[in-house]
Amino acid sequence: MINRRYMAALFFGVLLLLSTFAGIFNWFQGLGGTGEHADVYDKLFTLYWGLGSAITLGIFLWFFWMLSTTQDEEPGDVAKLGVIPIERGDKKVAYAISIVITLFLLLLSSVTFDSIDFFEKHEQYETDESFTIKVTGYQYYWKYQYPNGIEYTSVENEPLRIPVDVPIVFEVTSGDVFHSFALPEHRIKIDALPSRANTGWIHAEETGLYPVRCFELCGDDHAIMMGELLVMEKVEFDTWYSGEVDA
Ligand SMILES: [Cu+2]
Repeated sequence: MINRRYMAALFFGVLLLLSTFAGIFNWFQGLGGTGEHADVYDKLFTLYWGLGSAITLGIFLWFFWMLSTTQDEEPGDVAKLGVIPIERGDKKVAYAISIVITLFLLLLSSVTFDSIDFFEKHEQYETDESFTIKVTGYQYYWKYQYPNGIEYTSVENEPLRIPVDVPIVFEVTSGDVFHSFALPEHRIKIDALPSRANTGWIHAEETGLYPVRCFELCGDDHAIMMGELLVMEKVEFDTWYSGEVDA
């Protein structure tokens, strides 16, 4: 006989687990995010989440099936020390599960490697209007250097300015210790290491003011190593960039 209390506990356990999955999905959707990178992360997250949920559901359905069938088939089938339990299951099912898992892993690797390419191979996504901003981390501020010579730091309470709808590349390094240049809303984080340049890029699709943060514990005032990113209309940006308006 199946113990109904165990079954009920298990049922509610699964329900709880699945609502946790739903909660995680809901939490991720509430994280915001903007620009092309956010879309790529959304897809990646949804795929991992979806496959994870499907596998969880599958395992628990199988679990229920085992619980609800086995004992009825074999009354008195009690595990005894030293006695091999009766064989059950099916080789075909085992092969099918192995194939499904392999397909899952192939799909995950393919999408993951495509995403890594997207994050790293900025040359493929740059347009004629694209340019590179050099970003240097210092305790506890960022220095920005534009190709035309404009240069300032986040201490001056100046936001990092970029035009909307133009892929922008950041070449990031550090003038002292390890930092990490992060634009959380645009979903990038680039390690800022002394005597080394790391690159990353974003494609901002909406104008507005967004946070710039340091994502590497870099000293006492790490927490206040903040700045802002101002995504501007192209015309406004050009006016500022050409020096016609004092920022
Ligand atoms: Cu820092």
